[in-house]
This record gives sequence, structure tokens and C-alpha cells, in this order.
Amino acid sequence: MSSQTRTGSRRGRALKASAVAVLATISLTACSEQSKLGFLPTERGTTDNADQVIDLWIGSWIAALGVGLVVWGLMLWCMVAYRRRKNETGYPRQLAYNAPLEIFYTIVPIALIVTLFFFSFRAQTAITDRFENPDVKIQVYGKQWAWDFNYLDDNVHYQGIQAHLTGEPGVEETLPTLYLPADSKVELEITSRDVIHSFWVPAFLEKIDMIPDRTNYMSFTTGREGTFAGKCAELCGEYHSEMLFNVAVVSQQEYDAQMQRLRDEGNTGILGDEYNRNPNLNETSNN
Ligand SMILES: [Cu+2]
Repeated sequence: MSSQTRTGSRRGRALKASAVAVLATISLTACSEQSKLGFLPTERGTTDNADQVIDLWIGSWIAALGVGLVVWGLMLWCMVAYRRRKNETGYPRQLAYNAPLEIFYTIVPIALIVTLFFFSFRAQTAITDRFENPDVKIQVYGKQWAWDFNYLDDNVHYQGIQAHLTGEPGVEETLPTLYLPADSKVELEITSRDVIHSFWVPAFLEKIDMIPDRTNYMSFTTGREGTFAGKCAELCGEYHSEMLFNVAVVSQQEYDAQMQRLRDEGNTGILGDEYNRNPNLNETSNN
């Protein structure tokens, strides 16, 4: 009998050791650049808000994996240590009204939820807070099926034309482009001229609804220069999939040059709320 028990506990130890090895491999090998971003479609330093989201996302995963490891470990331990042995009959010893255990599994989940709430609330507040003095204020109009940008400080506008997706390379460069200066506090006033759209720049890890007769705000500090893809994220009609744009984060000089270019092209003043789909027409669409 004693030799049987010994074989059993040896097997149990081997099982435990291999479980620990598997979990350690999973947690230690995943240290690529992508995994440091939590596999999010961005890089650190794109906007301050994106960094907030990355930190919250990765922190939540670490906490979830920590909880998972403890729970899986305890489950595995119970399965192995308290499995039914040969010659055992009936129920094992039953346990009820164990106050320390019940207090433990009430307090620990509450502490987890309070911690998650605290970090989520802190990130959300930082992301949705508006600046008192933004460096640039830009009004963004969604319309079927393009985008208008009113650069309020410079009193110039850009009227977007619906993307003409030919399938040829380089078509991305013909999309409406929102210019932003790098390392600046930006406030976007986001609204719609016809139906509900949604302003989404995946690399900014931020998305906000565009609702007619309502202004939503997106406030963030831009970081590195670069061109980022944007799209409408709310099904808004026939050519929703062509409602694409670019965001070009450029140096202040380049930004000022772009404002001058718009002025030179006669795009002074800002575009109002008047219903206007005509600028969306291209050679192939007839509505
Ligand atoms: Cu849309």
C-alpha cells in the first residue's frame, strides 16, 4: 500500500511540475515588440491617449493572467491531491461554513474589481478630459461618404471627396487627409451632416460617434510624425466602406504650409451644417 501511495505522489509531483513549466513557457516567451504593445495596432508615442489605452490593456492582461495562474494552479492541485483513490467509497469529508475561506473569496474578487475600476476610470478620465487651451482646434464633419475638415484657428477648410478605390497601388494617397501638427494638443470637434458616422483612427486607439446636431470631442496630444489610416466605423449607407481618410501628423512648419496651401486654393472660411452631398460625386457613382 505504501509503495502505491508513493507512486501516486510521484506522479502528482510530475504533473504539477509540468503544469508549472507550461505556464512559465507561455508567460516568459511572449516578449516580442508586438506583445509589449498587447498586439494593439499602434506604437508607443502615437498619442498620449493611445499610451493610456496600451497601459490599461496590458495591465489588465497581466492582472487577468495572474488571477488565471492562481485559479488554474489551485484547480490542478485540488484535482491531483484530492482525486479518488483506489478502494475509496462514498463522499470525501464535506466542508461547510468555513468563515475564513468565505471571507477570502468575497474580499479578493471585490479588491480585484475595485482595482480594475480605479485604473479604468483613471484612464477614461485622462482620455475624455478636454484641454483648457488646445494648440489646434479642428472641426471634423462626417458626410455620406467622405470627410470635411474645418481648421478653426486658421479659418480654412478642406472639403473631402469620396474615395475612388481603383484597386491600383497608391490610391491611399488620394484619400481626404486631416493634417495635425506633431507634439501638439489637439481638440477635434466631431459632428455629422447627415446620418450617424463614427470617426476611427485605429493607430490612435480611439473611436467616437459622429452624430448630426451634436458635437463630440476628441482631445489628445500628438506624438511622432507619420501617416495613419482612418475610417468610418458606423454602417452609414451604400458607400460606407469607401469612407476612408488619412491623418498626417507633420512638423509645425509643414502644418503651416498646408494651411497656406488651403488659403491659396481659396478654401477660406469654414463649411457649415448645410446638407451637401454633391462634393462626394466621382466619375463612377451617380447618386
Ligand atoms: Cu460613415
